Amino acid sequence: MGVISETKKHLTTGSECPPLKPGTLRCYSMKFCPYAQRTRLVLAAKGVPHEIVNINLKAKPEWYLAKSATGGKVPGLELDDHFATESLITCDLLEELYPQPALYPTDPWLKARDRLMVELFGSVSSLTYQMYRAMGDAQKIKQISEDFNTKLQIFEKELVERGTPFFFGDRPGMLDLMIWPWVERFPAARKLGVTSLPTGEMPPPPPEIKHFHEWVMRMTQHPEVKSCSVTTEDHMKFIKSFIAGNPDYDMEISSV
Ligand SMILES: N[C@@H](CCC(=O)N[C@@H](CS)C(=O)NCC(=O)O)C(=O)O
Repeated sequence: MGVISETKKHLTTGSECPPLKPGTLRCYSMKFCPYAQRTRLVLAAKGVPHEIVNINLKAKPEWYLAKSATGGKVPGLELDDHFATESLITCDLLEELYPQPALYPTDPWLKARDRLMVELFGSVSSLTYQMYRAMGDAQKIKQISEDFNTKLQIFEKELVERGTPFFFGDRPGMLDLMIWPWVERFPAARKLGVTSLPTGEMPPPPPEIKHFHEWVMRMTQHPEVKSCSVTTEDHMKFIKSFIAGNPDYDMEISSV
């Protein structure tokens, strides 16, 4: 969906920067990075033609470090002599550059509400990292599972109040897309021991997050979301290599 080309390998120190074609948008990414996934989801939702250049984050190319003001983090977006980084900034930039289809509500108050919800989701995404570190510690995992449920109830309540299939309405909007990458990793988290998480799979999660669970199922089936997804097995494999301190960026991945 709009992807013109993608580097098969993650480019490393000593590599050459692939020549930029005038007028072609480029997204710097890492195949398993949830932040870069945000930008790729917005590109997919808008159907913007773009190329993807994958970056090895353990051995970053010198030329990528030179472009970036954030130590060579992904995502990065480049067009001609412009470069932007930080997931939320790149996604808002795409919304301004390519207004259709719109991903924010037109009412400024509702847009502010969406932004607040993205901000609040930060406490859910940080739990996923705590969980990876707690792997094998049953007591800690239990505590983290309870924290997940408490925090997800804010999103459950929001969906109930909005009464729409997605936070945005009939299709995913910015809020849906900004929180999705971490939710996509819930099944991996579940396999790692956090059994209460809604994953769209059986057994269903506790009734307190029923609507959120249904939203997960809708998102999982959505074509734009699918086009940027990685399977649970591949997430698990990558998470294990990441925790072991040896992230396997170039591992073979299967299609969703
Ligand atoms: N706040 C940044 C976080 C991006 C980020 O941490 N990306 C990770 C990959 S998932 C990265 O580039 N890590 C390499 C590094 O920190 O040097 C954003 O929202 O874009």
